[in-house]
Amino acid sequence: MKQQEQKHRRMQRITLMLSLLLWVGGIKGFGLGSKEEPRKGSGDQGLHVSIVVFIPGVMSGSPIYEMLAAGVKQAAAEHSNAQREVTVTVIEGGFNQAEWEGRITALAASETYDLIVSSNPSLPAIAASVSAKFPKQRFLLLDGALAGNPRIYTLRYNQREQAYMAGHIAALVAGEAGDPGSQAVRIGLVAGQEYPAMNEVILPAYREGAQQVDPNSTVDFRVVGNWFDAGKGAELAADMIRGGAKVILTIAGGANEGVVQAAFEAGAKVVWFDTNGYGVRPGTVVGSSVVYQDKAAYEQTIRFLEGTLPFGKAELLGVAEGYVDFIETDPDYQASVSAPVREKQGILIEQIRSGVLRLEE
Ligand code: RBF
Repeated sequence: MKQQEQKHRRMQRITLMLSLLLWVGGIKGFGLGSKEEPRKGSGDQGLHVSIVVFIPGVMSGSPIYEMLAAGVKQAAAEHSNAQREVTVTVIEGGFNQAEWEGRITALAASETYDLIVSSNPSLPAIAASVSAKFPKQRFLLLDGALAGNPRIYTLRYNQREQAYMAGHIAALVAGEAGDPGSQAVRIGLVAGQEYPAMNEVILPAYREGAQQVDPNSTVDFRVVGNWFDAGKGAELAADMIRGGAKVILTIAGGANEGVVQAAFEAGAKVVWFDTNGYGVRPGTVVGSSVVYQDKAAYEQTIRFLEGTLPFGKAELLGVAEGYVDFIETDPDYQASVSAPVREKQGILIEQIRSGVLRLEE
């Protein structure tokens, strides 16, 4: 009897010590590069890391946002283990941009999230404003830039490279579709809205890429006014095609669908942006200029979880680093684009990759 009681006490002591060890280990493991107290409400003393992905718009129709959520979720899944649970909540902020700051302020005020993740060029200014009111809140922002705020890390892509490659393929395909030597190449660009990255980087680089093929080429630039109206996208594309545009780059979220449909009906072509879009309408989509935002979101979330994300920094990644690319290997590209055009496009991509052609932002 006495022996049993002693054994029981010993077991109790061991259990207590083990719990203590786990608890201390958990706090240390929480790390994340800061010495903050674990957040209230996280339940288990820092063993729980909570991340929210704020989608400025909706995911459907916007692959750049789908990639964002996928990358963060993958990192969280890989970093969750018996000692530490990483949860990811995805919130769609909707298309009313005037509401975004209020929504993000509420997320910060809730003190629930160790990290707010988001993506687009308007987010850094919003996060900076929220950060002034809630200075403990940390942000990981992709596709935008802001340096110097110790709670905000940003990463953007070299979109001059991305748009240049799009303009180059558009002009090559349009040149082949037109009467040889008769007219200057005419291509189009449909954007969801105007914003500095569009007006100052993407549109000029698209034009620049086209002009390397044909110095007299022109770009018809149209704006939907939102990121969802496929009917408006179709209307704009049809009008551009009537005006002589043979190939259209579409960067308009849910409105892309309308652009593709109108191009298909009129026998025109489309260049896709951000993800591999050949499969959207094989034979109509003749180019895909992409950013590997899923990879970036995954890697930066891992850095956060490991405590090495350099808050305060604004990073820029391009073709050389493997975050911007043009997809040449898809069978639908090979089937719908002629060999001479693919060869010329291949030469351009090689020049960018090797650094012979530098397209700095
Ligand atoms: N791109 C999308 O694909 N879908 C969107 O809903 C979307 N919303 C945006 C809202 C704002 C305020 C800004 C500045 C950009 C938006 N973009 C959107 C464009 C996106 O940031 C990026 O430039 C493009 O995806 C091209 O890489």
